[in-house]
Amino acid sequence: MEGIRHFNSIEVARILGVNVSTVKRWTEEGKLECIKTAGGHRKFLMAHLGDYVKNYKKKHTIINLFPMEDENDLQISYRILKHDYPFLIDYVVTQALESRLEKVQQVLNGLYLGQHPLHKIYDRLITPALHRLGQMWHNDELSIIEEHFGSQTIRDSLIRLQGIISIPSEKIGRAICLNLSTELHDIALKMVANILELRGYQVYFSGQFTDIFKIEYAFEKFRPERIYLSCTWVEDLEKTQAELEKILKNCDIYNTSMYLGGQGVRLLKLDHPRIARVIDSFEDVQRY
Ligand code: B12
Repeated sequence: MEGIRHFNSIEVARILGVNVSTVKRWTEEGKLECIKTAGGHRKFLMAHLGDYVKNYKKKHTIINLFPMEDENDLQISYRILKHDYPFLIDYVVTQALESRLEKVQQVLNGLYLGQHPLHKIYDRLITPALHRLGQMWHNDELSIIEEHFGSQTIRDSLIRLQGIISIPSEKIGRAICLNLSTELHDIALKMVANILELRGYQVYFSGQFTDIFKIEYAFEKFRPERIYLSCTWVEDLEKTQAELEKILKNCDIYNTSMYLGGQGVRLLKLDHPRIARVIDSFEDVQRY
């Protein structure tokens, strides 16, 4: 349990807006899972709260993820409830640049447990926050090292959020999320993977700088119905186009549909029947 954030019954009662005795009752009824310590105390993981919200919380009721320790927490919690994305973008950018992972994560968890759809959190908060970092860097308001700390904090908070997302156990298909060999940007692809998991896909995520020399291995092993290709930075257009075509050949063999996204896609030649769609929002990742 060390290093894993957990809550006690008092904190959970505050988050869910009920009495401690109600929390106790729900754990006894099996509605809310918990871990019992050797001393008989209940400890709750974020995933336990996520499951409870998914299974029992009514749409209109309010979740308060901030432990409410000070005026500032109250303010953020209020902005979450009001869906005040412009405010939250400023807040996330400021906290990310200070590497305050816990604070960025609180916002994401608060929105998610407050039943904001994941794609909306990504389109309306995370994408604009990352674009803001890019803009600040472009305007020389940030050094590259500052930008690295900021974007890495956001990336880590997304990975932690993944820990509380309730993924369906019944799978509807298999999808590979792939970066090409010169691509370092993988945050958007990670978000695509999260949404696909939520939709019920078994996702295989390749990570940064994926050498596609043996890409047929991945097709043979995973037999994906879909492949999501991310292309933000094109260093060598000819090489990137050749990699795309090699992947498409495998799509032909394995009957796989390709979905693409990223700022570099517009540079590529995309006239192939296996290309199902170019996607530029997370809402569309959810939809198609
Ligand atoms: C974070 C970041 C980095 C991080 C990446 C960390 C990581 N693990 O991903 C670091 C610091 C490592 C980095 C490195 C570099 N970066 Co950079 N980076 C960014 C930044 C600030 C955010 C990128 C991001 O995650 N955006 C959030 C996503 C969600 O937004 P999006 O990319 O616009 O994507 C949207 C859609 O296209 C779609 N989408 C995107 N990908 C996918 C994939 C799929 C499958 C689907 C369906 C949809 C989809 O979803 C989004 C919804 O709107 C951008 C600024 C910006 N404007 O985006 C620059 C930016 C992308 N980087 C840029 C550059 C130039 C670089 C470097 C070359 C810098 C350098 N000289 O070293 C290197 C690239 C190295 C490499 N070989 O890849 C340029 C790219 C310009 C271009 N495309 O021609 C940008 C735009 C900055 C700028 N204004 O110049 N970068």
